[in-house]
Amino acid sequence: MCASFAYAETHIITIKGLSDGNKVFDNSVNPVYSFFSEDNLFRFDCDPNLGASKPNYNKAGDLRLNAKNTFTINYNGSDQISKISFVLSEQGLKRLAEITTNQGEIKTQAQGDETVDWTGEAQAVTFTVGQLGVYGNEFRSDGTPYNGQFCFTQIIITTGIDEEPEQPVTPEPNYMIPGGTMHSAGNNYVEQLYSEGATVNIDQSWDSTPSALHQIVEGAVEVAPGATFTLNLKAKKLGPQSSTTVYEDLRFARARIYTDWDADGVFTEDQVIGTESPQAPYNVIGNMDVLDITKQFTVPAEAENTNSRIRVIYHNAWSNKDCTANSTDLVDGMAYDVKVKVGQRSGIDSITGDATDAPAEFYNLQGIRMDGNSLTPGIYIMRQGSKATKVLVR
Ligand SMILES: [Ca+2]
Repeated sequence: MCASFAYAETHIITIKGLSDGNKVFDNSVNPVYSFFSEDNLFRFDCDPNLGASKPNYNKAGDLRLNAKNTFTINYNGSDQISKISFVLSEQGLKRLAEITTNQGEIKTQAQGDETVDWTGEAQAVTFTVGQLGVYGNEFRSDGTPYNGQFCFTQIIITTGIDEEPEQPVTPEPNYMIPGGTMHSAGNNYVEQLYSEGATVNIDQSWDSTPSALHQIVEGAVEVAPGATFTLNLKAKKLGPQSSTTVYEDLRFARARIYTDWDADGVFTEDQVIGTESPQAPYNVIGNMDVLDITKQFTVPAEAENTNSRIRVIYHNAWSNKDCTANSTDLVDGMAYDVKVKVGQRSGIDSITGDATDAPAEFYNLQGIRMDGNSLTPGIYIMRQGSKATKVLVR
């Protein structure tokens, strides 16, 4: 089982109000008032802006922004604010104005709202209070709204974004089975098929005619998205290149290489090797390049967590000119399927946990294990069994 990593952290800032000396707002002067969260991760700037009434405390534990005032939340962390929820006070319910922001999105407001909710990605966000309390629940006797306010007792801030849970590797799709006839002389086959440069490589050899035209190579190439690896297919050779002697092996074939990086079960032709219908003298020399294929692949990043195949088809160079990955009428044919398992990108994704009461292990954000006894200040991932949490070392 693999652990997933939640990076989101919730910070609850409770407005302390008038009892806290440096947080008192004085309506008689006009500076920008600021205060900090207790952990100093956030600074809150209250600005009268264009408002006739300045920011103040409605009462202890209730911060009031008046019409046209602005309120800016500045975050001092290394990641970003992703969510903010203002918990409205009793007064806030009465006079709630339309609240606008300089970025991100405010959830559509309505009369009766008990919170004002913002989502986005920012290190600083400014909110502006509308002129009228259109979303309040209290109106003047003539039915018109009071001047707008934005009064709240708590600010609940989420920083960071929950990392997506690890995607399970998708099962291999269903592949159609190619068919046709093999060469009657029994020498049209690959003697060795092997990969190089993958995380896990394959290597299979055949010292006689395979039992069937379609061969699924043992094992699987395991590779990371974005990585590069090479597939080598060494065909049986009955003799050297010759313009006078006919050697009935795969030199009279063409080879077609197919991939399915999007793992939908449908192959895409990647490369065709060998000449179609070679003319003299190549009708005797054949396609020597088909006998010894070295093919490099770069795995697309989007192929993360997939199972798919690479298919290599050999077919008579004078026949099946339009054959496809799924042709069932191959002449002098062979087809090799190589299973390809694409894993995850490197980094903290690869930290996994299994046991439930394992000792704590520490990793930096690059996924490198650290000595838990000598951590320098910074952010680390603490893994304990299958549970992983973000820790801040000061
Ligand atoms: Ca495909």
